[in-house]
Amino acid sequence: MIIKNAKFITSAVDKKGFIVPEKPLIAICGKSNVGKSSLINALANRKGLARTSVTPGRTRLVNYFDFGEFVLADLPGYGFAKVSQSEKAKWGKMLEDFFSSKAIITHVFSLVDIRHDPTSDDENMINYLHHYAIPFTVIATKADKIGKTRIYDRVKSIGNYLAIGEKSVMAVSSESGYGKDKILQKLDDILSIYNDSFYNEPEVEKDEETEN
Ligand SMILES: Nc1nc2c(ncn2[C@@H]2O[C@H](COP(=O)(O)OP(=O)(O)O)[C@@H](O)[C@H]2O)c(=O)[nH]1
Ligand SMILES: [Mg+2]
Repeated sequence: MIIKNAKFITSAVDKKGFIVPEKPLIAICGKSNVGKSSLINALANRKGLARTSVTPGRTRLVNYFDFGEFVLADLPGYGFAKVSQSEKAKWGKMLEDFFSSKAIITHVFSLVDIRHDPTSDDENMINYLHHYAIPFTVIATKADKIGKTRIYDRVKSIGNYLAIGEKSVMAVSSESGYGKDKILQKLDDILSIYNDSFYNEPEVEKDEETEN
């Protein structure tokens, strides 16, 4: 897949702002500072598309981006130590609203830091996606921060840790571009499954009927 002209669409502060795109919707989640915005910028080849920040946890927004063949939703980060219980509750409500809204979530990229074992918040997120049967891929970010020879070991341990297997974990670096081609390939796969399941099947059946 080649991504050209990715554009910001809108931000939602609560469920009233959520959109129901006509294209497949892919969401990116993960703790604050894990590299969500940086990955969006790297995929879009546009440094300033999604803001990247060194002071995480400020925004509680869902930001939508038009990526041509699909829409990407940047979900608010979790696990920011300094937020209050009521802030955490608000975050949980927003997530709950997002996943139960009218818009069908085609796939979720759940980001974790490649250097560390997933946090309990990361585990909760994965359990949540499992529970609601939302297809997801774990993306291990900041791969440039460890030696290339360690990447596969870390991917394996994260896969084991989350009990999802290493094939569901992809390493990436938004800084160096490592792994970006694999994510673009994954996006192709996700979109081809989406297109097959929605449009092609009934036509095949019809053709067979007319032949008889
Ligand atoms: N070395 C390195 N730093 C990264 C990478 N991705 C993000 N960062 C840095 O991590 C910090 C948080 O990134 P950001 O994209 O804002 O995280 P977000 O809060 O999940 O959206 C920023 O200082 C980024 O420059 C990466 O792949 N490699
Ligand atoms: Mg961000």
